[in-house]
Amino acid sequence: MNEEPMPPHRDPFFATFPGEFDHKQMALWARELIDNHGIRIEREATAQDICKPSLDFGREYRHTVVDADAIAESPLNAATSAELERILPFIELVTHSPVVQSPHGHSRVTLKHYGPGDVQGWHYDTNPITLLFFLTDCPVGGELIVAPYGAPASDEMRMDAVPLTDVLAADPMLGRWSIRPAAGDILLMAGRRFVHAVRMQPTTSDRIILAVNLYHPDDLWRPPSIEAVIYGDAQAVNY
Ligand SMILES: O=C(O)CCC(=O)C(=O)O
Ligand SMILES: [Fe+2]
Repeated sequence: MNEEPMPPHRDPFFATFPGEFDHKQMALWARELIDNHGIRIEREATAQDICKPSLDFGREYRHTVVDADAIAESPLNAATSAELERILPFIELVTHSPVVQSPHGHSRVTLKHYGPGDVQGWHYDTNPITLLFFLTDCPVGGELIVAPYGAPASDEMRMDAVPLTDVLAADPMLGRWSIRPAAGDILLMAGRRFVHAVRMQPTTSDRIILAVNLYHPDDLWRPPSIEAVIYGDAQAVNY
């Protein structure tokens, strides 16, 4: 279990709204990064939780990621920061707290590319505030499915709370939000509180998002085991 103090409890939140970033230009930069620095994540479903506490339920992961170190070399970085600065007051209003960027190196910001057949299985994010910039449309499949069941904030509770079987067995129409990516949109959510997944992207179009991990000054919590899980063997990516 963690030696770090537990993160404070905060109420969950969820919002989507139009961004003011140049998504066409950002998608071009993103494609360049994906071609040159993309790391392919391929994991079949396993019965086990990959990371304790149970943030990652061991389901299928198939997509390509670019980490913050590579993004830092691209103009995409400045464009992201400019948009972030613009919307930061809104994020602080919604989350009732001061907000800071991630102090956790590579995972500060991540590009994700989903080609045909790519998915991301059910998981919680490790960071309290998840900001997604949708850089492409995704007309068929590729929805972000969010089950707002609300994970408890504490580590012990997270171990056995909201079992995935319960989430999946629940009425599929009950308490699931299905978000269709639209280029230029922004999604803001308490990613550590809502279990979520990306449905299979079946078409020849591709789906690109930029994920920005945000924190509060009094909540920089990240499970110590996760760096090894992510960067040790590139098996699970649970940013
Ligand atoms: O691709 C998405 O829409 C969501 C990605 C996600 O859940 C994550 O980066 O943790
Ligand atoms: Fe996520």
